[in-house]
Amino acid sequence: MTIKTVSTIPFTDQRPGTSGLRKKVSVFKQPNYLENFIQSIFDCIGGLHGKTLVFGGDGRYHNREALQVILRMAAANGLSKALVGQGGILSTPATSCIIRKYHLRGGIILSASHNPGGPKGDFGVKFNVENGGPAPEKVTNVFYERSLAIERYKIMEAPDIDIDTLGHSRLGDMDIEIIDPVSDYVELMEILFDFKKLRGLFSTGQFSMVYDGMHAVTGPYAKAILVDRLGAPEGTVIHGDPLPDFGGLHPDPNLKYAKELVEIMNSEVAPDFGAASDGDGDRNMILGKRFFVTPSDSLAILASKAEKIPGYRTGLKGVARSMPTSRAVDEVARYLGIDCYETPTGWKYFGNLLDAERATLCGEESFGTGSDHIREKDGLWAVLFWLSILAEERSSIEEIVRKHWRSFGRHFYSRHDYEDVDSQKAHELIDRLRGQLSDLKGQTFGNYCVRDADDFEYKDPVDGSISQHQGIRIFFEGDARIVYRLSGTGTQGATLRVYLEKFEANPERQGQETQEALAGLIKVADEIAQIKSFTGRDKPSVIT
Ligand code: G16
Repeated sequence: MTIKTVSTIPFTDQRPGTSGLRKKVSVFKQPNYLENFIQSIFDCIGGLHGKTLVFGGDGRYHNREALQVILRMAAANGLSKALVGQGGILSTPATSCIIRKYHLRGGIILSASHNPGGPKGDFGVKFNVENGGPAPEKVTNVFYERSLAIERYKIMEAPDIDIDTLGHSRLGDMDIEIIDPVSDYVELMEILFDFKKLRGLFSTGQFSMVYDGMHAVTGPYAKAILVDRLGAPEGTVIHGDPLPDFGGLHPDPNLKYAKELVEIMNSEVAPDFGAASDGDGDRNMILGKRFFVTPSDSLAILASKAEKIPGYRTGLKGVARSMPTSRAVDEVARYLGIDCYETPTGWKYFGNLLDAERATLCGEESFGTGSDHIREKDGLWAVLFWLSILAEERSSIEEIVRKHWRSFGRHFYSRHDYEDVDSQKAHELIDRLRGQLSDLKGQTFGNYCVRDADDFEYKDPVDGSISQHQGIRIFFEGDARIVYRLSGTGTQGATLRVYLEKFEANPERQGQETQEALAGLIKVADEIAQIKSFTGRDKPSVIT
């Protein structure tokens, strides 16, 4: 086997976004595109000799082919050992778990997360660092700089590696171990949660649930835990086999794309609990019978009940949420007397807080919740947390949420997405808002008077790094808020996200339907930002 050095020229668009480098499959399939980015990573992370990296992905189209290329490049670049998820499969949380458990140098995850798959869909590459978390911005910036200067990459000339059979093989001097993608993760869940109690919940025969794997990565994990370990009946996990095109589904666990699950949960014979995860298994959606739990409320409720769960019995050190996430968890933190951190969108911003033991639970409005057990958000972990609450309280999801609102107040919350809008227009909209910030204070729109407005800037309390322009926030008298930002994960045009939030302390007024309760604020959001005229759309493409 020989090592080949291939001349290349840089691509100028390899700057990682909110979560790794995400592009259309057709972009990744261009000659040298994947190779350039992988070589940039290897060049920046230093000597690979004596090091182990883990490799896997969410099973989407191009996952297996890309993995073969990356393994050949890893061997050519002197990596000593590669751990590879069997079949090329590894969820994002499982990868984080494995990096931490075996003290690895890091890992490469092939995923475009909740973005659609298939030949016309999206592909992505994420690098996770030693703590198991996504590479922070200062690291991804270095990858990007390197990608702009790259002139060659190294690759081993060798036949394809068998990634389907467990065990060891060699590629040049590199040891390859094909590992079971599920077992380390399941072991960690068994430490955090009381599986005996959860088995008790299913064995009553009085409790039912459905979990939607969306034909993405979590099916095998969900079957191993829910069916094999906890005794849930076969059929509990739907869309449970990972497929390269996700079976035509869009693996984004929200009310629009988890259509079949939502129909089941809205039916007259709905089970007690419904949940779904995304492409790479780090997101979760939680549903009760005909009842949707917002991710922001979910985080607040988990925080308020954490001490009942074995893994969190000693209490929470603090909590953290991304800025656009509703402030429901802030109320819980106040009640518990712990710190609550507000970070920019992107799980990578939680890493320092978790490492420094300032936060134990973190969450985002974008269906991500997690804790210090790993350094990624974790879809099945959130499901097991909710199952544990249900096993403890034996009441319905809806009752649990309504009780929470009565105690802490309700944050009516919704996100309106305008997808694939003209990128220039979307940037103009944000720039115009930015230019208006100093004039907005004191102005009244509809029934809402602006108390304050800014462009969110975050100073990491651990390393002092500063992240600017993280979203336009407009605060109103009476504790309402609108946030505008552009998504950092889309691959086509721009996605404008508008986050709407209104606090209601009075239990008598907490029963309203969300979009109705927010109707006035939705109008104000358009009036201030001129959404219709900039985007040419009269309604959002997705409402969550
Ligand atoms: C990624 C990030 C999350 C972020 C989400 C949405 O999730 O890991 O932290 O909240 O994207 O980001 P944006 O609003 O910029 O599109 P995932 O599940 O796609 O990796």
